Amino acid sequence: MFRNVDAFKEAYLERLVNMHGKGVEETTPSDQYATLGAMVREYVSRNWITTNNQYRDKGEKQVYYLSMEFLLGKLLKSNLMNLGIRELCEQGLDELGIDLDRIEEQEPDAGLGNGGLGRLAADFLDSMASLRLPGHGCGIRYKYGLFEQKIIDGYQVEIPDYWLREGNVWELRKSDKAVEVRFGGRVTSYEKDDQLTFVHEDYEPVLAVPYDMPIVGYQNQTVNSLRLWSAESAIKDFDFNQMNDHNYHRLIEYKKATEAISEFLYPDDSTEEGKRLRLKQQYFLVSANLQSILCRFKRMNNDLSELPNKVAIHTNDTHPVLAIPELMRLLMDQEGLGWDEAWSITKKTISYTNHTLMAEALERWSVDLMQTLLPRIYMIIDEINERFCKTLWETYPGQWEKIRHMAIIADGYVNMANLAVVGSYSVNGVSKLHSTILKKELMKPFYEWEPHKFNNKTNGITHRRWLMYANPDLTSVITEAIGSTWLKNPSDLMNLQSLTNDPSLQQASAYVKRHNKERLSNHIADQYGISVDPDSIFDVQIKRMHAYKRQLLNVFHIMDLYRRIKENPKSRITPRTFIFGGKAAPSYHLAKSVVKLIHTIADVINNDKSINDQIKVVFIRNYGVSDSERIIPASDISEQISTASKEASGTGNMKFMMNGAVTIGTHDGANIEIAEAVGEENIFLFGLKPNEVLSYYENGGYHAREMYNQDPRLKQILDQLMNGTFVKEDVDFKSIYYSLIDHDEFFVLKDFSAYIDTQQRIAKAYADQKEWRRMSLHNIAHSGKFSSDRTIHEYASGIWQLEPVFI
Ligand code: T68
Repeated sequence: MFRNVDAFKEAYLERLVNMHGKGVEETTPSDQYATLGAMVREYVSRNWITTNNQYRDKGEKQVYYLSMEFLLGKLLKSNLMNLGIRELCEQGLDELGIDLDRIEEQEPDAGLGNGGLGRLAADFLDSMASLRLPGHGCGIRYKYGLFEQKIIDGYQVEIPDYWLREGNVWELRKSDKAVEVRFGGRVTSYEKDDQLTFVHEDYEPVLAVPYDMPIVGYQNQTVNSLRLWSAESAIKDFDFNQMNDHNYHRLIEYKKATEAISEFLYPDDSTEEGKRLRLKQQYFLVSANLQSILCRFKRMNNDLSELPNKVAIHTNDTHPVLAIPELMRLLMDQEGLGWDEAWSITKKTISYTNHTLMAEALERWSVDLMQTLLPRIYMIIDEINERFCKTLWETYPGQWEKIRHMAIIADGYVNMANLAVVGSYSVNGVSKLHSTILKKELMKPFYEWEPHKFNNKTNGITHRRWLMYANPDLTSVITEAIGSTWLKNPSDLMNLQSLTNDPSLQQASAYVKRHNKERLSNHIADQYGISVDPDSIFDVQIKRMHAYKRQLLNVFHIMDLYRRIKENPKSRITPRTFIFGGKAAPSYHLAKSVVKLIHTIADVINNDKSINDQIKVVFIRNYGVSDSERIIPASDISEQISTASKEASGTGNMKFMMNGAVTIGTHDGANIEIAEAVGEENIFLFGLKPNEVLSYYENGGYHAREMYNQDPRLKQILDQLMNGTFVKEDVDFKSIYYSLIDHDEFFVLKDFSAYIDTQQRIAKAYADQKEWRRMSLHNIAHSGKFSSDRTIHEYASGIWQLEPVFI
């Protein structure tokens, strides 16, 4: 059906009418989307089957990437492009009077993730398939993705995101592959043939039903799978004779509780409520996948000691780390192995990535909760802990503090990061700095204990989605300049290096940027009624709202700039458009006040005629993957201004760089490696260094109030939060004010002056357009290193021992 344009048109029309039961003219863009999606899925199914057969027949090692989040965004466009059939479809549809862009817009963003961690998982899937690696995603099919962010009177309001309303064209339900996951109940043991046997009774069964989605490689035959599990009632047959009111209500309760497991993605935050459900989700993910992985392995192999040679199980942060005790349980209770053998296999099969150093994000589960919800799993963790502490005791006799710190269970909690390190063979951080801090600080005793486990895998992003598909015009300009090898081999972007001063290349890239900015300006005018000048500097910070990411520093720069413009009405600056976007966790009050603050200053500044449109402030509501695809290609400045040592890596920084934006950033996460790649003269770094921040923390912080008293600019900004300059209604920003004056945990005031100076350097640099264009091209030239193809290659060879399979 995709052989040629005519064949496509014929097949498409027939399908459109058949699927929707109406005449072509009556079909909606949503019908048209569903039809094309169904055709594409059908088209890939042959290669999907071939890929699976090949993996089975060749018996090559497989990796299963376990993640609570896959922030996929839209898939139609990238599938069409990876398959190399988008142009054909575009032409065919055009001849039918249908606009492909419009159809692609219809697809809801699959928002099954919070931020960087979830999007990284999605980029990794793309790279694994494109590098022909046998790697599969394993996640949860949440009925509701990350909440939809509405803005009412400048405040964030959360609405459920029912992304499945119109169904999901990409998925295939595999009822025959469903498995049972068990919660609660009791565990008893008895001795049989000299071995203790454990029996789990009175548990609550939940049926885990997989939905598979194809993950299409870039212009190869590989089609991998993303398997998302849905929770359903495991009780199929009701005995209506036995049904009385009491039973009926219990049944309804059970059904509700069961389905709740795959209902919502949890917003990354620190609320207490819902903890139990979140733990249920984690075990659900892990148990369903491990049963299914083991079952697939056993179909090809009956020697379980071969498992680590055939299967790698990777845990994306600690959220799926119950995979360790679950694999132990299956190997012992189901397969009959003894402890030592099961432990040796488990430790050789599971690997773990850490994504955060933030203490509050390190997962701990109360022993009580774990014991009641997962009694057998808890027993196994307890035993792992006992054995581990015993060996520690032998090595460090008498060092109680050290042992308590390293123990998996301590002070009534199960410490998931410790379990992850003890039960896996590889622990990696996501940037050089992050991996170093892991070894030297957070996990120091573990590093000393088992140094060989620790390694770094600097994050990457898929250059296909983030450059080729999001910025087709820039892609053409690059290809015209250096040929097309970089499409498959992004490190070839380096061939641009010798051309960064080439006037025609500079002009062409400037033209593309200007065009992208115009498009974004139109979108902003259309959606927000704000008119922004495409010739202004687009200065962009889009990411989750969080104190450590310091959107406040950016806001303070805007407030200071506004004051300067007001005080010097005759002088003119290069106009700037400040663009923000990001969701705050629903219970994160401080982050929500920052959302309100941005809207408040935007309202004042955007409506102040006296400043002649020199600055504009825009907040993109409900920021998600599709927004970033639109915004990043149109950006001039990439704001990466987290408190040094707090951002594990960042991946937005890489996407902006690849699209020719210049970074203003701290010495944090992957910014440091970006600076190494481009040279310090092609990036604007500022502020405290990580070791300075860490040593302040060790010594109890710094005196923020002194900064406030000493710097009149800061004093004015902070006072304006309280005195009504910006606030006409009955709101103030006390919580922000006091969080800074009293404590300033994230050094906003401390870095303020350096940030303002650096912003002024940027304004000057931008004024020299020739130099700016060179810098922009220089950044693009050095961005190939940050392709997730490089990252995945490193995971495959350094952690998973995985080889490509040709289909
Ligand atoms: C991010 N982490 C890091 N976490 O913050 C970022 N957390 O520096 C890094 O680039 C990225 O991971 C990829 O490595 C997250 O996104 C979460 O979203 C999260 C979700 C649930 C619980 C804790």
